[in-house]
Amino acid sequence: MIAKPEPGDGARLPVPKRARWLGRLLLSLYLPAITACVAGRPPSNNILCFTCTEVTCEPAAPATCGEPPGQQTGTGSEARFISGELDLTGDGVPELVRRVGTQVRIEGDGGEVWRTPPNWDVVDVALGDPNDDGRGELLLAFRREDNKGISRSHPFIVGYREGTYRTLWGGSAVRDPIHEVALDDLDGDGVQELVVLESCGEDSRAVTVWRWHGWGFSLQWRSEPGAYSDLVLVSGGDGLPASIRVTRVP
Ligand SMILES: [Ca+2]
Ligand SMILES: [Ca+2]
Ligand SMILES: [Ca+2]
Repeated sequence: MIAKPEPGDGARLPVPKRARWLGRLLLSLYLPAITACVAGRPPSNNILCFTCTEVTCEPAAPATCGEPPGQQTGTGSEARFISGELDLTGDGVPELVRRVGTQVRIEGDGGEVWRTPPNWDVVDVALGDPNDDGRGELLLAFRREDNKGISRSHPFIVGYREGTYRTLWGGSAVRDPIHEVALDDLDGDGVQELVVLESCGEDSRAVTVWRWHGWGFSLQWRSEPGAYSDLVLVSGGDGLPASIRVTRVP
């Protein structure tokens, strides 16, 4: 007669020796296969992460990038600037910067104090200290027509000096149109790098890292071409370097 097992007693049910041996064998065969499957699975949402030194950037595990900070991230398909706060005037009180369509507006003292000229079609904005002088500014990427009516992509730095908002540095038209920009310290030296998602040929894009050299930016690193979007710099916290996070469209 076979005794009926009591409820919750299943773990102690007698198992024939041959069945136990067979179970161990099957488990030992399956475990490596399961591990290899997990290790070989593409990262969720095709997130790509890069970490940088002062010389170059290299791919890193997607977990390094963690979750992107909410305030810098838009709700659309790309992580383009929506709004943010930064002290631009140097009085310790932050101004509000908002992108409204293809315009950018600065609000301070309860009202609008500056907006982009009407012929600037703003593509993206980054707030920070792009020219490494200790003051906060806007790094604007916009398109405007040249004197032949051709739309050109430009990076500009706009800040507040001597009582007024003005262009502090106006980059000439770039060869590879800019899609997204971001600023943060990528190598932990206390100086922010400019990260740009730009066109790379007709159908591809590249992630590029630029360093301020006193009167402009010099290219430090360029990724392999790919279908990238949603550029976000993930802060390392406590003075640690930030990581570059992009999404690769399949
Ligand atoms: Ca201020
Ligand atoms: Ca500055
Ligand atoms: Ca740096």
